Amino acid sequence: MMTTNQPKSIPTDTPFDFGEHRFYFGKEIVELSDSTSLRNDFKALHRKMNEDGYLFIRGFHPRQDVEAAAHWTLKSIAERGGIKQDSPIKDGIINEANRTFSFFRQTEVAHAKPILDVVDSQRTMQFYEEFLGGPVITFDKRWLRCMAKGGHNHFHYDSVYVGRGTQNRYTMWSALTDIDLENGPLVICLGSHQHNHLKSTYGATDMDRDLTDAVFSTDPREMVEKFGFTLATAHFQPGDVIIFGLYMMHSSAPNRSDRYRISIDTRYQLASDEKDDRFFFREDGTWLGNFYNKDVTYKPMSKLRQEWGLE
Ligand SMILES: O=C(O)CCC(=O)C(=O)O
Ligand SMILES: [Fe+2]
Repeated sequence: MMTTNQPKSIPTDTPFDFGEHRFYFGKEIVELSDSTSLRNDFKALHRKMNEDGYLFIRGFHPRQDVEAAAHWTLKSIAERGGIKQDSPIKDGIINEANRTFSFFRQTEVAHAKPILDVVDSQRTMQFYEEFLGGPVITFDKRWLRCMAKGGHNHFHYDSVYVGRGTQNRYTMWSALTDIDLENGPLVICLGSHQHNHLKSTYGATDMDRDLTDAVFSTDPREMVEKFGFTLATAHFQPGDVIIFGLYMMHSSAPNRSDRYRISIDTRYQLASDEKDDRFFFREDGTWLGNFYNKDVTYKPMSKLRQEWGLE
């Protein structure tokens, strides 16, 4: 099922179903630009990051490690009754309950050795040390996402959720399973890292400080037509990653298959830079996280967008 061959490039006019919307490759959506060959050329990686706002690196994590992480996660799902009866756990087939599992605070799953062997590996940390130019840290919170059928995300900048402290922070989204176009791939909006108006309004909000809705849009069509972005995605294989900064608009399409779509997103920055304290362990062994204000209402995005002239 899992091949080590690189997927063929996606032909022009290939349809991409994003919820109820359909986009065609070549115009409204394109394949991510592949920086795999630059893996050890940090000068070139910086140039690429500055220009494109992201790096797409295939096989960033060793295949064996990623398979172990995926299998560990699927076993955890199986123990919680998510895998179809009499089907091999490693196939990751979703059962009738169709439950999405977000292992965020379940550190017994998300911080287990097979997971940290991928996202905290010496290889990974060394990459960021070289990329950032000094000792690095990663958030204690890791976002291990296991999406059932229909599971997906909405368009956002990470700045709104994880943007306190230094702005020199990177998200790495790692595919742990094979994620083709119908399995809910990550989708980014090309050029959104250079949209100054969006960055200085929506991008400057801190959802927990400002009590503002964090999702910018649930509608991929408007990202294309109203904001003029070209979407970009790929057929991801286990171990492929996208790395981007705090101001890159992204979402994921709904998983249309009956197989769990598993990814993990993690954050890296210089150890000497200011942290976002919400995502590091406190004395009680938990982190604060987002949405820590209780009994509050968040200002609706529709209202905010009116104020920003982004409606
Ligand atoms: O995997 C997803 O659907 C969302 C990932 C995400 O928002 C991120 O990596 O920052
Ligand atoms: Fe995100």
